[in-house]
Amino acid sequence: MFENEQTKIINVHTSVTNTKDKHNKMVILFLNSSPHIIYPHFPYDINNLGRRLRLRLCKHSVNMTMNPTMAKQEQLILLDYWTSIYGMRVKIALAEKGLSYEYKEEDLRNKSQLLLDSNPIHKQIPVLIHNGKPICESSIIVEYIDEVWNHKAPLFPSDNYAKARAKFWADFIDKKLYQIGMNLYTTKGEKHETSRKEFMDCLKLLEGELGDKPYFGGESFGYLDVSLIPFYSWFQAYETYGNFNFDHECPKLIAWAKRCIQNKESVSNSLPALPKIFGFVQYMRKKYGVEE
Ligand code: GS8
Repeated sequence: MFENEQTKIINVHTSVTNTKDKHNKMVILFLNSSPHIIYPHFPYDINNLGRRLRLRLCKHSVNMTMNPTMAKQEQLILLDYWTSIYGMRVKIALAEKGLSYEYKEEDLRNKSQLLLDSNPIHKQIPVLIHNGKPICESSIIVEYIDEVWNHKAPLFPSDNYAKARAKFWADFIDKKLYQIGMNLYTTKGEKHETSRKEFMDCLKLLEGELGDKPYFGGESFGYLDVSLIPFYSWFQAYETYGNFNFDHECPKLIAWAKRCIQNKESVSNSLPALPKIFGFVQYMRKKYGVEE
């Protein structure tokens, strides 16, 4: 089942200290086929577990904790709403890691008790519930996913400076882009005009950060790509109501977005089609009284 492993049967009467292998490496105990990491402290009363226990003693503990077979045993629930840029980030990160999860669509006008209990501070989606423990705020969730399931598709660069830089730009996106983008389809007059300018300034800055790289993360898709690409599903709405021509005004950014959609199934499967979001925005405009 695992690579680099030895399998060993030990007797229940083996003392707790002997459940570690002689090299003091990580030990995994299978109970009803669920893996439980028992190194460094064995959390069960070993004498109550039946006659024999199957223990798999790993030579390489790192490989064990990262094994996707284990990841499948985790319980993951995503509380979300289909138009949410923030929720899309989480879906992409989960897909990058090959994790399956239960999707629960929230009615944001009538929030579920699970959402209220899971995010009592902001009462917002997305929330990822991992083995009963809620994690809130999309950037924090994506980082959590990357740290817990670090067996594949690392989202952060290993270089600390590059990592700090990716976080800086993701924070910039969170603080600026969403609200300004919303102003494009909910406001009129001077506020709309200011938002148009601010929105394009943001895109230009982001395009500068991308430079000639295929992805923000360099050669591979990473954290900043995950943060920004969901906005692409809203681009038809931004373009129409902001009166932009993105192909003309920020061609590198559009080429990057198309590259993400074409090359990354995690993205194409997580983003709703542009016309669907456009339809939603038309509905929102009527609701905000911007459109008759
Ligand atoms: C933002 C989440 C958010 O705005 C994050 O996760 O990164 N900083 C958070 N969620 C919205 C839906 S997306 O527009 C939400 O839950 N709105 C409902 C509400 O505020 O009542």
